[in-house]
Amino acid sequence: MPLQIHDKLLLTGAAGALGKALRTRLKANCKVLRLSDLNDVGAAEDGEEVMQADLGDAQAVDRAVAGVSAIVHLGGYSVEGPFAPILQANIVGAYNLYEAARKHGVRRVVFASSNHVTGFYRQCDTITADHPPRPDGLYGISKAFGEDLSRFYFDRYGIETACVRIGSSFPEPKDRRMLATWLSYDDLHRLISACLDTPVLGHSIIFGVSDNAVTWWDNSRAKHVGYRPQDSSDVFRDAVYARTSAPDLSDPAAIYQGGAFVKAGPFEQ
Ligand code: NAI
Ligand code: 15L
Repeated sequence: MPLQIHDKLLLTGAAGALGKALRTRLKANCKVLRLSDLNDVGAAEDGEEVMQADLGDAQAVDRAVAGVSAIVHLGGYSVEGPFAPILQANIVGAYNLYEAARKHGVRRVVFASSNHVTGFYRQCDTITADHPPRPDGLYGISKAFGEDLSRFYFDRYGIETACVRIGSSFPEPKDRRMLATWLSYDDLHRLISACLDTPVLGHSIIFGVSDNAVTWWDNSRAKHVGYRPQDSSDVFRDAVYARTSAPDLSDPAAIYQGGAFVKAGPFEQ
């Protein structure tokens, strides 16, 4: 059960895969859930508001942010790709969101960062939030920008942010890499709830991962958030091994934590 019930919570990226997974779950955290996306999120249900907004449009983002007490920011370009849409959605979009948060006095943001901020660490490395970013592409660089931007808005304006470096959040792990990176939808919600609830969040970087036996990420620097994963990829391990072949250890996708993202692109504009 969430400890704090927000009057109004904004969920960006509400039409996306994780947005849909969180739409019902986040209702427990607020009286009104405001759903926003570039794409159609469908009609507002009980306890919901819908506000379509392009993150690249500062005025639209300002309207979406006005009147909320906290933001779960999932909206954005979510894979490696050409620079122009990444720039608009993830870099200009993050700036527009934080400027609107500053103007409207929003005090807390949960930002969907990504494991691709550190995708060029090796799968034999264990890293903490103190390790320097090693982004594996333009997408990872845009998320690193969002992390730095949110740190600036904390240092300068006191807006608290949890940068959740989500691993792979899907119904099930799809391959052997995801046995290390998997985050169940329920654990994603537990983690976001913990970030919304913890009394002092500050500016925190947290790896978004379930309680998997194989892991590359050490969350010991984020104990103040109180996140306790309850799911594990381990229950899928035998099935994943049975349907996939052993990795080619000369393939960068098998060497680095970012998997196939490390060799994606370059893309035509
Ligand atoms: P998704 O691609 O399914 O959803 C992203 C949503 O953002 C879409 O509904 C899209 O319409 C919206 N969006 C894109 N550009 C926009 C713009 N300019 N203005 C307004 N809305 C825009 O991605 P998913 O999987 O739901 O991920 C959600 C967030 O979590 C993303 O920020 C992604 O980068 C991040 N993430 C997700 C991971 C995962 O395993 N699903 C892993 C790491 C990070
Ligand atoms: C991400 O950042 C992507 O948004 C998601 O689609 C997955 O590919 C995930 O990383 C991953 O690394 O598995």
